[in-house]
Amino acid sequence: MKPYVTVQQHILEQQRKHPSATGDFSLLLTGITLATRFIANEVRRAGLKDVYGDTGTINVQGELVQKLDRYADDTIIRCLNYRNMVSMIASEENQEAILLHNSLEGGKYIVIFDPLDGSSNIDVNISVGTIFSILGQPQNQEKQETDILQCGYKQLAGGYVIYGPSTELVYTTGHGVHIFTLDPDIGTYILVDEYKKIPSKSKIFSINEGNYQSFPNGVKNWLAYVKDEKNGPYSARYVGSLVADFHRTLLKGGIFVYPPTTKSPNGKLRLLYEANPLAFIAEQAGGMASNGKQRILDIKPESLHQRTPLIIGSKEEAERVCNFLREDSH
Ligand code: P6P
Repeated sequence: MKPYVTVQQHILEQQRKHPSATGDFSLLLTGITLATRFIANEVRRAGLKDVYGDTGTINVQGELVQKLDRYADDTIIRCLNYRNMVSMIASEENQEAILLHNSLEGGKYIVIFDPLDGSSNIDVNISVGTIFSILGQPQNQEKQETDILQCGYKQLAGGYVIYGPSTELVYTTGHGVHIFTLDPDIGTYILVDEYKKIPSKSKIFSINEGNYQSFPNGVKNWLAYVKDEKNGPYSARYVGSLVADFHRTLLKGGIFVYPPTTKSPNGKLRLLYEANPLAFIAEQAGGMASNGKQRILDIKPESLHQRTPLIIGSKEEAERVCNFLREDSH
């Protein structure tokens, strides 16, 4: 029987290969994986406990906070805030970042996350996910929230957990994309795939066409292309849960597009804790992520909850969308 590799072993092996990483970084990552195990346990029991429905409160996005959202946010903060390598934590659920260790020293890493993305799908039992991004804390200066506003190419790690038929963790530290499945019997993530690559092309497109009327013309022209049987046949797949749509794209290839719409003129998805970590993974897997004008990882953030259009997936498919958008802009 092939010896299994746990996520803790894998992170330590990665750390040995890359001396720049210290034990602190491995301890931080295991803090995040611990939190996701608590969340997975709660999500699995969503139908059995009074966690359905909402808390009656509204988050910074103006969205009704689902009870599991609040639980997931509290759990990640609880699993991280006592670890002295964390300098500050920022989440979709909180307007401001949480600065830890009031003194100057303490904390080499910034953790930003969407605790439970796609939470509106919880009550209808559709896969949801936790997305996280880790940045370096600038040293030898007074800590401030603007330290978070770093371009995505500076990320030290990016990852997500998808709570689906199985619970899977996907992460990269810039040395390939690695996938783990949670074994519920032993309560740890087991390595199932290393150095994952996105197929360079694949005839699957993922977009919410309910917003068609407000799409830019370039997106409408691209849609006409993928629906032209000469170029297909393409399959349309759209879950409405970013982590589920991205995970399928990572494994099967294709392209996910959330363009600007009338309701979300800057796109709906958040740059720092959705687009950036997924773009890091997509590029490490040989794919591509763009806002239609530039590489997602090159965007200079202006604010913590900033949104962005997102085109992410197989390189050839993403380039095609960007080409249609460029043609439209001429
Ligand atoms: P729409 C879920 O609410 C979410 O933030 C992402 O998980 C998902 O990709 C997107 O919104 C779906 O948005 O407008 O298609 O319902």
